[in-house]
Amino acid sequence: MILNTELENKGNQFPSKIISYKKDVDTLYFTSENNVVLQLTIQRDSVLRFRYTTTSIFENDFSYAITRYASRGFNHLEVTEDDSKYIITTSKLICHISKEDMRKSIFDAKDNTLISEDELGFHWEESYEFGGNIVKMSKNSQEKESYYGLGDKPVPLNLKSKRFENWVTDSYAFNKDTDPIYKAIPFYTGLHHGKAYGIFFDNTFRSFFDFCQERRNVTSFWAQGGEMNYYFIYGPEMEEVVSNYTDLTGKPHELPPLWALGYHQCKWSYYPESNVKEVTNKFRDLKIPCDAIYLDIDYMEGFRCFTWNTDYFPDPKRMVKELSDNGFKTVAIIDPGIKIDKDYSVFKEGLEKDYFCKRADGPYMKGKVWPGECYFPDFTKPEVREWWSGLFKELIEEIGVKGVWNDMNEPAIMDVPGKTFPDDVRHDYDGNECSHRKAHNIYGMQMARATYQGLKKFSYPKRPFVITRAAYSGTQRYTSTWTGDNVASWEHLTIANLQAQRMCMSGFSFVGSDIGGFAEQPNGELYARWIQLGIFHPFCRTHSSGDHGDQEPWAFGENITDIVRKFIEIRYQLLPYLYTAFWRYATEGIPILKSLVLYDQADVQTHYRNDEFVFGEKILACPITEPNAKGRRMYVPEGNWYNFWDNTLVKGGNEVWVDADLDSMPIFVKEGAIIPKYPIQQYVGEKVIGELHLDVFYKLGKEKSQVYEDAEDGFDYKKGRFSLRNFNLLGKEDSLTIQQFKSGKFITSYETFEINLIGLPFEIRKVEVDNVKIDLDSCLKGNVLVITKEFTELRIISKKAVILE
Ligand code: MIG
Repeated sequence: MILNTELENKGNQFPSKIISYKKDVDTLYFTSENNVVLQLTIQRDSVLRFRYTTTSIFENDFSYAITRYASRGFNHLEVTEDDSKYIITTSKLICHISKEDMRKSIFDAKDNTLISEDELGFHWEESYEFGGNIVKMSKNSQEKESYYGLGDKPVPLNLKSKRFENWVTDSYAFNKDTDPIYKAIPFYTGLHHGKAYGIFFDNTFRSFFDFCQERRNVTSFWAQGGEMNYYFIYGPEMEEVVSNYTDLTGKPHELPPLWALGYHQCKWSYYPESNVKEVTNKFRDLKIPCDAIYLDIDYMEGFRCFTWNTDYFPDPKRMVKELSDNGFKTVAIIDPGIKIDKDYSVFKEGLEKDYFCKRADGPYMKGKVWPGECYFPDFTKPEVREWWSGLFKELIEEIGVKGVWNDMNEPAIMDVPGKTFPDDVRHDYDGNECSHRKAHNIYGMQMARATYQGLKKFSYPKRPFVITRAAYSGTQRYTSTWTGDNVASWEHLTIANLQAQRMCMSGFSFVGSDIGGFAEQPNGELYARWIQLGIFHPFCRTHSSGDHGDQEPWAFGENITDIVRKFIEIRYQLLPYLYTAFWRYATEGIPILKSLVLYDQADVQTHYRNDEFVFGEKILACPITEPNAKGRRMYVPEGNWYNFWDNTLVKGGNEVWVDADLDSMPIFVKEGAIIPKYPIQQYVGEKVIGELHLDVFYKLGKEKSQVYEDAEDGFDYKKGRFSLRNFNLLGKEDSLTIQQFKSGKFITSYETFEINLIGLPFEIRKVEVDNVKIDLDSCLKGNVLVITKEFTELRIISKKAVILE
């Protein structure tokens, strides 16, 4: 796409031939005759960073996205050249750089498959309007290539033949295909010839990605300023691509407190206090598990952050304590806009200390939001973040609020074109001063970061919990997120499914939608179907704008209440399973939800599937997204799967019909899986776990499972006080063996496992725990076995084996 043609008649410009090459440890510099420098850094054997300047001078190297914990180092690096190119070889990749025009090709070092190839490669336009360059990159699309990722785009998973923009935008009642919306995550995964790679374009300016839309065989990306600066991340497994990207941009700094994985109830707004209590009490009366209750903007005094409306909430500390005694954690909203009010302490302090954003020509950036006219802290300044984090002292430490919800942090401004700051607003950008053009996409991220720092300080020794609406790559280190102001429609149920999966494959797994829809009102059927999907999302919260009626689990009649309860109960039973998946995400960057393509990229059937996904490692779920359905067709990936409801076996690799009346939905468990379950609790910690239930799904062959547990809050787990159980299952025709390898110093509250043996193809004759035969009369009822948690090998032997002995 050429923008400047009419202004300057220049069009695209290109690097000319390479005239010099220099190597500095892990970084190579290639300089062209016309002063383009390509800086290639070997981040890891499978991660290459490409950075270009057109003036021979690079800007200060600074990124909010890249974590300082990113892995560095490689096993092998060799640079050679021939007449036409430089050849850079690591243990995973080979990169060719053409001496003629700087174009690059990247190959798999193992089998020389061409993975990525510049078309025009790097090129640029000098921008009359903005100054500086519009930086561009284009690549040839490979045969049958598919594209995935890019954060919260509300479109089918495969991005091929579409163009997208990254510019964080408040998008009330967005729709299928609305672009851009709340998040900017300029990272995608390409997949062709069975191999996947990723591209992370770490440029915070307004950017664009075109996946073969403008030209059928070309993929390109560009930004309206800044540097061409991108990372090439190799798999070849898509899961590795995502986990390597997550390594680069960061995993959550802490596990969430376990309660944060429970069910949350929200509305705009619950007030006064009596209303909050009415709602929370009803959860307990109706025995619907719930862990968190939210206070939206009406709890504040005139929407002033860090204040309380004392008519509605005369004694917040007492209320929060009472809610907490009833198992509810209180989460309060905090927006970025600070009301212009000379008697308001936060405003006064911000003004005195010069913490608010300013226009290029001097005055403060003034904008209208809920409180009326506001100024906005420059969260890109370390000192401002420090100040902001300190403001949480009273709310968290004194009053006892457990989580903070950051909204409107795109930043959203009312009644102006563009719905945000004008481009000229100045930002500190951690000492790299710039305009809003560069800071816009990370403004919300830096607000959430400052909020996170406050929670971390004042919640200690408990873990922080934050939720944000706006995000850029890397925001997952600090906070969870939701998908913004969706609508109570069937189409939006589908969109919620797509967005959650897409966020997970974009490195940001702690995500959920407003269950039931924010705008308008769902009917009972839609609400129930949405809860069914929502219990499989890492963040599980009902929220609504509240102006179209009630949206609590009991708002749609008893039949729906019963269905909703049943599914929320499943969520609570599966908490140790979800927590284990979260632990894998937080330690290895493995996405909690795995779209079928990510789960099995070798199966081309998965490349265009959207609805089905794998939750954690072993559970396959598929929401019903149409009214009046009695079931649906869905694709079951390769392998054998047990139907969650009746334990019947289904052979995968096929599209099948699955019955699912309103009180059911398609859920399957992978054969060989060991699924941990807790008893149903009304909130996390209600019960002492007296026994860990393990559903063991027989398989002829081998399968591995894990169970991670710890104190469910606090930081002791970082000092080794966790309990990790690695289970190896081996099923034979006449026996089933489970080995357990335990690590970590945490001692779980229970002493025994209750093992439910599902799908055993034989009758049990004998059970041995660590080679000692146990008394079946006392330990076995039907197919349920109760044994010590301390075993290292459990053997279950069939009656048939008698004959052989
Ligand atoms: O302009 O705080 O997305 O979740 O309830 C609306 C009120 C502001 C938008 C959020 C929504 C929240 C609402 N907010």
